Amino acid sequence: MTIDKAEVIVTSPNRNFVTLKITTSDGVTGLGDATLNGRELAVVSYLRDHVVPLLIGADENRIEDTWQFLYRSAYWRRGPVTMAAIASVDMALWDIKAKKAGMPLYQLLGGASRTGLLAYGHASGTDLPSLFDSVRDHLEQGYRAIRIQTGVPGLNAIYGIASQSAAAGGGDERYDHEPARRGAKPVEEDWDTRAYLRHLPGVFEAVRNEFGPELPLLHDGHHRMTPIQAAKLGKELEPYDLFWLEDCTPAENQEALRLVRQHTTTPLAIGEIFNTVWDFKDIIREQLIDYVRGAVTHMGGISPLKKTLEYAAMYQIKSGMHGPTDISPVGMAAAMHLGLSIHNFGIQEYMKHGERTNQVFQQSFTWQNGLLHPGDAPGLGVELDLDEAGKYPYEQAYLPYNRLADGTVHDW
Ligand code: KDG
Ligand code: MG
Repeated sequence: MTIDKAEVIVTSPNRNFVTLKITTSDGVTGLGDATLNGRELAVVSYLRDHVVPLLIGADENRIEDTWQFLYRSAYWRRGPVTMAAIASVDMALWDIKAKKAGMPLYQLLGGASRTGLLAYGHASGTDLPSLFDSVRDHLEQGYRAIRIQTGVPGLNAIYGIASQSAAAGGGDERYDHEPARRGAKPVEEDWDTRAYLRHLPGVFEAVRNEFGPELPLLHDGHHRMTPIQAAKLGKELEPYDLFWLEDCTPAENQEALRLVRQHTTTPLAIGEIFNTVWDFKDIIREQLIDYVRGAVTHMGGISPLKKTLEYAAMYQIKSGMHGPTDISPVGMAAAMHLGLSIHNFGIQEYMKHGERTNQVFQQSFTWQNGLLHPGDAPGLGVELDLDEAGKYPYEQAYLPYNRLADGTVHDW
């Protein structure tokens, strides 16, 4: 059988998503997530103009060969647009293969290595009482691990969190738990790393005092520190036993992690903006990280992320796959099947999609007692309702960015 049709579907139920739908000559369909937050239409063009024409008539069974062909034949390798496009093809072909086998994808990937996936949610607050409320709310929702983000005295914005996004979505409706906002221009936020560094350890001390020693706590530094600042923070957070400190320094300078590592035993996670195993090669071999944050959607698909995680396993480095709401339900399902099957699963980020998103994407995953499971429907376990998707056309949206007090643009 061959690939008969490949359609690129753009929909914006609670936020923008780009999905590739491949149909084979015997009528089997597969879905892949190609969403690149804030740059969605670049991937749409890459797929429609340069990838779809190459897929028509190809053998849908040859997943690895198709991946290698798309990666190598372009000459221009890597990069978020290219790799999100290739990822969607890889996911859709795995979906088709598993559907044809009559199995949930995790069975084809080697079967389940655990009963469910420990997932973490995002608690945040401008001050301690509102942060504690947010933690309690997440505990009530069943989360057994929680990321802590906090307001900093003197700063207006809390980066990367949900509470600021409702207004930007229009009316009372939330624009999903995720910082990109609809509008023609990115929103500007303020930032001061020294104020943040002074404030954060006290917040973790208070959270530990309130919620006890057992709850796994995470924190996202969102690329905002210099290496020496990150080293200082990691050291100061040691008494509060973090599950991980994420993206403590900008992702481009991977050597920075060597310096951070020399100073602290706080576990480090990085890689949500990495695209290939090459981005992880040295920091895995040198054991500079503890968790691989790569997303199936941005690492070129299930095939390359599985290889990256197997390589990481040699060094006892675990998965911590990126799972904000800009990873679509298709990308989340792919992460869940992969996470369930590998041995070195660590934790899965899980932010929950909005109601309209869940109507567009019908899903088979379960969320029980703090654990995710992809379900046992054949394939990825996600179907796209085209009529529902058609109700929500693309709307321009950007991640916010930030400037220091003197007007300098800082890392997001
Ligand atoms: O698209 C960017 C978001 O996914 C990012 O801001 C979320 O850092 C993030 C996280 O850890 O989920
Ligand atoms: Mg992050």
